[in-house]
Amino acid sequence: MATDQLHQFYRQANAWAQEARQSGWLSEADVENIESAEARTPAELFESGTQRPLVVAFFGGTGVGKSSLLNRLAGQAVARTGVERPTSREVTIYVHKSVQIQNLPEEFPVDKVKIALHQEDNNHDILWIDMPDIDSVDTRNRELVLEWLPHIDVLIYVVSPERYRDDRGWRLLLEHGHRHAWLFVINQWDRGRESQREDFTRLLNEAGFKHPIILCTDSREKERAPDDFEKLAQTIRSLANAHTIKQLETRGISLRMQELRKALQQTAEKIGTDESFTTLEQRWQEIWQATSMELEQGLAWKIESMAETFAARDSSLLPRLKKTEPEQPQKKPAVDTGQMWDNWAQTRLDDALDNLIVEADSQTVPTAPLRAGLPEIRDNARGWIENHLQTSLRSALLKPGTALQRFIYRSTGLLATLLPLAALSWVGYRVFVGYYQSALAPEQYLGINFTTHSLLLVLTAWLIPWLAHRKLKPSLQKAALRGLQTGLTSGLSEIDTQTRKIIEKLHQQQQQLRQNSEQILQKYAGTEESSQLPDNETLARMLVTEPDQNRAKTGTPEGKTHRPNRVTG
Ligand SMILES: Nc1nc2c(ncn2[C@@H]2O[C@H](COP(=O)(O)OP(=O)(O)O)[C@@H](O)[C@H]2O)c(=O)[nH]1
Ligand SMILES: [Mg+2]
Repeated sequence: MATDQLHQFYRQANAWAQEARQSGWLSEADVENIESAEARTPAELFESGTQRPLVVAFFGGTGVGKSSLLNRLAGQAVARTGVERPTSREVTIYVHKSVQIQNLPEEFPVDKVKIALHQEDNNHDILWIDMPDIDSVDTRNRELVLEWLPHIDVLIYVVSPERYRDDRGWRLLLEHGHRHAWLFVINQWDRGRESQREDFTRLLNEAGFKHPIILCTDSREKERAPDDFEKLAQTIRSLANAHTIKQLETRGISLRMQELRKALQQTAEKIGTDESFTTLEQRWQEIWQATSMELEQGLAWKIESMAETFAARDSSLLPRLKKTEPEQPQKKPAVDTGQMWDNWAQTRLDDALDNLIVEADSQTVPTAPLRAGLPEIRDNARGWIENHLQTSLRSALLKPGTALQRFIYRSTGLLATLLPLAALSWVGYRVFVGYYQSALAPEQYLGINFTTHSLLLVLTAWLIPWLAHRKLKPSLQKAALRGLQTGLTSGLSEIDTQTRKIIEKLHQQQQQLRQNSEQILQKYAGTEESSQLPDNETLARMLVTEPDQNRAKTGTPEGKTHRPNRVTG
């Protein structure tokens, strides 16, 4: 059934909004926007599946004669009038006893409802309601009217010749005009003038009623002049048939569906689009490029002095590190890399992230979920930077210099051992040969010259590679510098990656939410049957023709006093 569909649509739209609200994508006001969409209908007052009566209500200010009109219809005093009104908060319902009222409007005080049952066939298919005074000083009265309003098919706007445009009633007419069928009664016509009727007609034309039905009645108890009362009763009766009620119902649901659809669409737009996220990602790239450049420049001197301190403090670290590395990978090099990320650097990062939020705002991406994600970056930046500095410094120190440098260094080291050994072997061999030969011929014995040359040979064989080895030793300071530089760069790029991840995660959330809203919209697309003016000419005259224009011009905060609607299964 159409009403059920409206209710389902309403529930799903609200559940969607709540979910989006909880994850920070929507504000309370956005949720209220959907919540305040009207989902209540006249049909839900009655048991579904049964033929329901047309719901007609007298609507208007205090003392215009609403209760008198109802009494006249009933042919008896069912509603209290004039001086005997102890409470103007009372709602009187005049209904055929065969009609089952299933539900009263939610939160409606039952003790404020007086139900007068009748057995008249004339009014068999009409449920008449005498509503509280709309202009009463008691604001609760107005709330009661608003509580009933969505359940009413036809509103009979009763005015007096003096007050045919009282503020409250008129505002409600403008705001809710399109949702109901309206009939206008100038009561107390015994005091009225034709010019007043004309003026009233003109006002109604402006409000969107092209040919309003205006009836003039005199509802005094005695000495009544002939009036349009019979016509009023007749007009209402002409609408109280299954076909017209169905038409009104279809139109009402269609309008509600459209409003709900619009509210959901508008709200879904507030969570940003794919393009806004693409732009946001680009803007972050720009922001981060500038910031990381600034950070690298600003921290350059720190890296240099750290590398110097490091080299000066522990020049023997290299061999030790080499040995200890495999067993103690957690051991920190003897330099405090934690000092690198100082307050200045943190402020630069904070500024960059703040800029990102400003950008998000200007891309109409809701900032709340972003704000919720960014503290993770702000809090972890120092740790990330330090980790990267450590790792990078460690691997730079493990392999200082370039590969070629390290090869030559190792080779010269080796030569400083091998060459003197080779020279000594040669000398040894010569000594042995000389000794052997001197046994055969004494003049062959090795002289002082040989000794000097041998010593020089051994010395040179050792000294040249040793000196080269010393000279070619890769600089620890340079290695530390390189390590720290690489570490900072990769630390900064970690911040970048993590921030992108957050943007990406938000984008996914946003896509999911949008997808869900699209699904809901699609599910209920086409369920809005035509809201065209009906074929019934009388009914056509009772409806506002251009609802949206009217509402746009005259939207008032009145409707905001709606409580969240009840939606029944
Ligand atoms: N002169 C005149 N008085 C009326 C007419 N209809 C009702 N009254 C009186 O106006 C007063 C208020 O009427 P009531 O029906 O209680 O107005 P309500 O507040 O709109 O329900 C009562 O004293 C009625 O007797 C009318 O057509 N002409
Ligand atoms: Mg009354």
